[in-house]
Formats: sequence, C-alpha cells, structure tokens
Amino acid sequence: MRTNAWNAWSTTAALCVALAGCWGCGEGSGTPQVRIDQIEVMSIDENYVEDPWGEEGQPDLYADVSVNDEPYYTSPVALESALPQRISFEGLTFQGAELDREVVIRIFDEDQDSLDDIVGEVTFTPRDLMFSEPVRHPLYGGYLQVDLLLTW
Ligand SMILES: [Ca+2]
Ligand SMILES: [Ca+2]
Repeated sequence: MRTNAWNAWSTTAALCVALAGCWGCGEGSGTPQVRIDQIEVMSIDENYVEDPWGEEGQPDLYADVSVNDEPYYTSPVALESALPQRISFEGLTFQGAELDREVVIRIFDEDQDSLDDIVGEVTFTPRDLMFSEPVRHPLYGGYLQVDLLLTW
C-alpha cells in the first residue's frame, strides 16, 4: 500500500512539474514586444530640400529612431528612393519599459556633399499598437506618411 501511495504522490508531483513547465514555456514565447520589420515611406513634402542647389535625382531616404530623445536605431539607406519606398528595420523590437516611451522616427535624405536633409518625423508609443496588433500601421507628420510593417 505504501508503494501505491508513493506512486500516486510521485505521479501528482510529476504532473505539477509538467504543468509548471508548460506555464514557463508559454511565458517565454509570449514576451510582450512590438517588432518592426520594415517601414514604408508613402508620401513626403517635396519641398524638404535644404540645399540651395536642390536635390539631384531621387532622395536617398533613411530613418533615424530615438526613444525618449536617446538614439536607438539607424536604418540602412534606400538610395534613389521612389515612393512608396520600403526601408528595412531589421526586425527592430521594443520591450519592457520601452513599450511606454515615445518613439520618434526621423526621415532623412542622405547627401554626400552636404549635411543630410531632414524630410520629416512621425511619433508613436509601442504599447498603443499591442491591442489591435496591426500588420500595417500608418503614421502621419505633416506631409509625411510612414507606415510601420509589423510582425506579431
Ligand atoms: Ca541625397
Ligand atoms: Ca543636404
């Protein structure tokens, strides 16, 4: 009888361990985060050019991301951009406290022979996206429209 009781106890214990293990797994894969694979620049103010000689050809767009005014990420440059222009964000993620901070995306035109021109900026708070989990989320800043392309 003692053996049976012991078996029953150890079976229960094993079950508890299995359930606890399962909960652990769920937590691990469900880390709350917002992940941006790419952005798509949909429209810009054509009069952004700051250089007196104007821009030759198409702008060379890239994005500079900051969180609470701290530099966070700089994207690759899309040379000779034609709108709508996709720019890789390489799966940029926001987690933890970052979810509630203000994220600013500034779009620049890279210039080899002068300072890069600022095209415009958009802002968002990552947590605002977590309720609806959109695959595409448009952001507006004046004439600028930048769509976030997200993975959940
Ligand atoms: Ca340029
Ligand atoms: Ca310039």
